[in-house]
Amino acid sequence: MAAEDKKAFGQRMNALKQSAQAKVDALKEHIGNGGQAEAAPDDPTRPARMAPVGSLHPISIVRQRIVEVFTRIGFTISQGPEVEDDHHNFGALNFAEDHPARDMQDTFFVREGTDGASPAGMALRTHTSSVQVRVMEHSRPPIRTISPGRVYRNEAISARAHCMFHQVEGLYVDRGVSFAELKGTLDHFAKSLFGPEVAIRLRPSYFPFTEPSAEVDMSCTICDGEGCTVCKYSGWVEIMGCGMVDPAVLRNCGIDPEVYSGFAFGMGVERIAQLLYRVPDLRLYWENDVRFLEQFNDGAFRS
Ligand code: 2U9
Repeated sequence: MAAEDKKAFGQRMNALKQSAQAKVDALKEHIGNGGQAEAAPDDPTRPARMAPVGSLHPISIVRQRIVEVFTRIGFTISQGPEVEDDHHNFGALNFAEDHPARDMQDTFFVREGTDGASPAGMALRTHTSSVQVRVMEHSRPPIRTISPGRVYRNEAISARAHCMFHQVEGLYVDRGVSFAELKGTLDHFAKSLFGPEVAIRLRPSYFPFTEPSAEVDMSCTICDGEGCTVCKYSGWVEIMGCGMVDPAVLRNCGIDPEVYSGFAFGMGVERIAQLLYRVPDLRLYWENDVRFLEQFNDGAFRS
């Protein structure tokens, strides 16, 4: 601004400031009076009062993100009952008769009803693999499906375990499905959710329903592999399990293992959310403390 204009401009700015201050003071006094007195009740220029709106629960946000990664590459979504029979939850999946998961200590069994409504041998599903058994029984390959849902295990509640949690399990059955495709799919999943810089590694493991089986680790996103408490100074964190569907499981579900092969994987949504949002204690997901929940409000519900 030219030097000769500064004085006049300054005076005008001062007048403006004083008039604004006067308005603020008047409003403050008005609010102090309980907002009643001389307020114009129908002032159409008054800013609208925003209605308090909620937000998606972090588990819902993460479940949606996981599901979207797989539906974009051709997986369908399958759902099924949370109260399951022994065949769909254990038998078809190759669990031995004396497997500990079939024990009262590990699984919630549903008491037999007197009216026949709850037949004997029913339990709360311990994984959503039971849904995929149903899909295989009722359809022919190619099958590419994921099953998100609640599962139940008879666990003592702690920072690391809960008796109910959420899983997303995946299944791909067709002619010639290979372990290399499984690795490629899971690498794509990890990079889509956590960023293109993450790497995965597979460690041999055992599950009754897959052979070979593996645990999937991802390079630690908290310390970038340098070592921290989350990855216990290893640089890697476990994110899921996977494997080639055991031929006996395919056969149990009416699919010829001489013709078809398949891969499967399973993950806990709470675990993925814990790594995405650095949630230190699983119990926070269930306490419904709004101070926790509000942190996940991304404005999706605001107009
Ligand atoms: C069918 C056959 C095989 C699904 C799989 C895993 C490995 C696995 C755990 C991860 C953490 C469960 O939530 S968790 O405790 N899951 O490690 N799940 S393979 O395998 C199937 C699924 C369906 C018919």
